[in-house]
Amino acid sequence: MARKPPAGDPVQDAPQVAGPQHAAVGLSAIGHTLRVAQQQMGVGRAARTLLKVNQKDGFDCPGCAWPEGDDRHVAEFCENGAKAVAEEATLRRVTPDFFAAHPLSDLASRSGYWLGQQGRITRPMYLAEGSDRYEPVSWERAFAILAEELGALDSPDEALFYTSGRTSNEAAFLLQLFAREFGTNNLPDCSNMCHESSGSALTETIGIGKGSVSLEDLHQADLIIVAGQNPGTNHPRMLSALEKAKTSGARIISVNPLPEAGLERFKNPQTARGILKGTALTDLFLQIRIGGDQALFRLLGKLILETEGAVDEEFVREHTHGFEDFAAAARAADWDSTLAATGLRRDEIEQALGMVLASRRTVVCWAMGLTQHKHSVATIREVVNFLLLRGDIGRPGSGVCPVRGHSNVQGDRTMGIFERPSAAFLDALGKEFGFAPPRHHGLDVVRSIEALRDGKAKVFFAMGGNFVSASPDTAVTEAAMRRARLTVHVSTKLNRSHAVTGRRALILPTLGRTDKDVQAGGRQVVTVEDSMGMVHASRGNLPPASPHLLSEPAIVARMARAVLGPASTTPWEEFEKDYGTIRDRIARVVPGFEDFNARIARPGGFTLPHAPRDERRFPTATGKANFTAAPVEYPEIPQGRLLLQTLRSHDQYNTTIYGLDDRYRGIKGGRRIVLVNPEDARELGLADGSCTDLVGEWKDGVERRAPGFRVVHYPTARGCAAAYYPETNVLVPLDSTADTSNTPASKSVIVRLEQSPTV
Ligand SMILES: Nc1nc2c(c(=O)[nH]1)N[C@H]1C(S)=C(S)[C@@H](COP(=O)(O)OP(=O)(O)OC[C@H]3O[C@@H](n4cnc5c(=O)[nH]c(N)nc54)[C@H](O)[C@@H]3O)O[C@H]1N2
Ligand SMILES: Nc1nc2c(c(=O)[nH]1)N[C@H]1C(S)=C(S)[C@@H](COP(=O)(O)OP(=O)(O)OC[C@H]3O[C@@H](n4cnc5c(=O)[nH]c(N)nc54)[C@H](O)[C@@H]3O)O[C@H]1N2
Ligand SMILES: [Mo]
Repeated sequence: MARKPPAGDPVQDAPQVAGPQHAAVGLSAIGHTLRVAQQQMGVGRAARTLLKVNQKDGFDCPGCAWPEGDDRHVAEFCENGAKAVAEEATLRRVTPDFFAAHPLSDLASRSGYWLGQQGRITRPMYLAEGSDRYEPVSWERAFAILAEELGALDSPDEALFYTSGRTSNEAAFLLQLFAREFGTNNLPDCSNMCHESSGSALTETIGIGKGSVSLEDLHQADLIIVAGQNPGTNHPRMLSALEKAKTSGARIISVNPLPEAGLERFKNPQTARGILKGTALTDLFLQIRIGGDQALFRLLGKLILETEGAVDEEFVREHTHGFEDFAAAARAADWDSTLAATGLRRDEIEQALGMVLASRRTVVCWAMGLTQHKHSVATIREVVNFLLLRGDIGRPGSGVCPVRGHSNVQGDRTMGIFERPSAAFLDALGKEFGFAPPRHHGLDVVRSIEALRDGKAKVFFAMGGNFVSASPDTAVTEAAMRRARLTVHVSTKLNRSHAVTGRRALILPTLGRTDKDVQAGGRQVVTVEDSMGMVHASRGNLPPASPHLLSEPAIVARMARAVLGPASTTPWEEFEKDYGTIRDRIARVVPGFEDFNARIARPGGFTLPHAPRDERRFPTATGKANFTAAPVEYPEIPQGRLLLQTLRSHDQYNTTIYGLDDRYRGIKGGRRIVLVNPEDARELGLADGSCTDLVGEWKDGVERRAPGFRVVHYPTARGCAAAYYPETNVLVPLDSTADTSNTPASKSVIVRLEQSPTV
């Protein structure tokens, strides 16, 4: 029974505004879950599928990367996980007839929401040069086209292989192996736009670019600081962990320019108390100005230094390096500039300090609110300084907790999806497969766009994702993509990247997490790594969306055979038949995966080693945890302008739009809204409900305009504004990126608001 696609585009974008809510989840979330699941899947399929989410014999939720605990509920998912599952397990289908009816120009005129709602792609499709329509193509011909275009390049570095973070460990390992046998390290990934700043900062300071806490640590913490993260929407299962910590006496400080409902109160639908009353989560809300976090943590560092007995001197002496330089910089911090940078009051910071000093075990959690600024790497290093002072790394109940986004984004990096791989990784890979991997670094996302723009890259291949919508500077990115000779997308669902193509284009439809994966060697499982370094198996249980789909590992294996031919001695056919043979190789190349196949057979999987967490050993250049002393930065907001952050609504998964509501923020029926502090709005003459264009201001003088946004008076921090991504990506300049990590600064965009006639 195929479900009907929704009515045609353009989507009515007529937002209604009711004001922010003060609690998250509860029974209404269950109602939303069931409605969405039923619309996409029907009742029986919805129940069968949702009961397998995150179970030990089921599949890993394709939503976020939050880990599962040991004691699992029958329904171990959240509203937004259910939406992610429903989007994938939908009964709607995109067939060759659909492409016959919708030429490229038509697809390019549709919203991302409409494209996504059409359903699962069922056949490989090819757009020939000069044609305005995708046509069905056989898999053999598709791989032949790839081989022809890759073979025609002057250098392997003219090819780009992008990965989005849903890709399994097995597929990711094969893709990086293929790219390197082909001869390039051009392996940009969504991480470049996401937690790259965390990876850069943590690798330098603690020696490993991953978080140092387990769920158990969170449950045991005395103090949890949640900075720049909206877990009620983006990691709803984290609320259960915060609730558990609170029940054991933890206190929570939220640092955010927005009051986010999920951090105020959690109504746990699994308990009677939760349904009725809920648990208050945040004890202290620091409503910080966008970009003020480095200044805040630096001042806290100074205040800790000035408090008798507050520094863990033994830890600092035994395990750290660079303390003196840091202490000198911290002592120079002053109240006035910190209050200006943060927009906070002195008594609020003093209250935070009191809570910090009262805690023996502190965890700092963060996400995109810290990673997507010019000074993000410095900000996260400052978080590390703060924790090091109190000895809060490598001790139970404390540590760094960068909360990852995509469900396997951390695993993809572990598997070698990285444009700047370590020499040790390349040595192991080359030795195992008998070839000489390229040693020069490849291109990240921003540099890939520049290479396409400048005609230096000619073939773009994406393992999932929606590159043109997720990337910054939409107009520049789209023009760059159109210059490619060939663009290839391995995808489950349609998105804008299929409509903005190179001269030739391929869509290669693939299995998702929920689909049963049967190969010549029998039924397969894949593996993923969560945000806390736990690796476990994932098995889909639904019949695939179409008999013509290939799995991601099969697509890479066949591409490799077509492109590399007999020159490659890698057993690609074996890999495709039995993913266990891929895991045997991963076990020999990637540290921590010894005995991989045996260990994933155990329910719940296994935890990867993490030297700082496990042994207080810091594999950095100095052999110690490094204090750093970067100058404090924060964005200056020119007169009459606002600092815009681009963020997620409750009804989206990155560029996949599930619906037009943002329930917890009280927005309904539209996405073109901009949240502005009422005082700022008054000063700027922006009435609530009026219509405005957002105009980006950047040093290159280019005018970047996002037209037609409804002004919403909202309690965000002074000088700040917020609007949804990806509609606002057009405003983020390609060269406005974080120092060191090169992550687009999509949370710090200077804008002016220009009244426009209509919404
Ligand atoms: N349902 C759902 N789940 C998701 C996703 C999704 O789109 N939908 N996306 C997944 C992915 S890939 C990721 S990376 C994560 C993203 O998870 P989040 O990082 O929670 O996502 P954002 O919506 O970008 O929210 C950023 C938060 O940081 C705050 N913030 C912005 N600027 C600053 C600042 O300068 N300082 C501080 N302290 N706070 C700031 C914002 O107000 C907001 O609360 O979620 C993952 N999970
Ligand atoms: N302005 C602004 N820009 C941002 C951000 C922001 O906060 N503000 N956030 C950034 C962040 S944190 C991230 S992670 C990126 C996200 O960037 P991406 O990961 O590139 O984008 P997604 O929207 O997650 O990709 C969705 C597409 O993935 C495909 N897909 C889904 N499941 C599967 C699967 O199992 N296999 C395959 N092969 N394909 C699948 C579908 O076709 C779907 O349309 O965006 C970044 N861009
Ligand atoms: Mo992300």
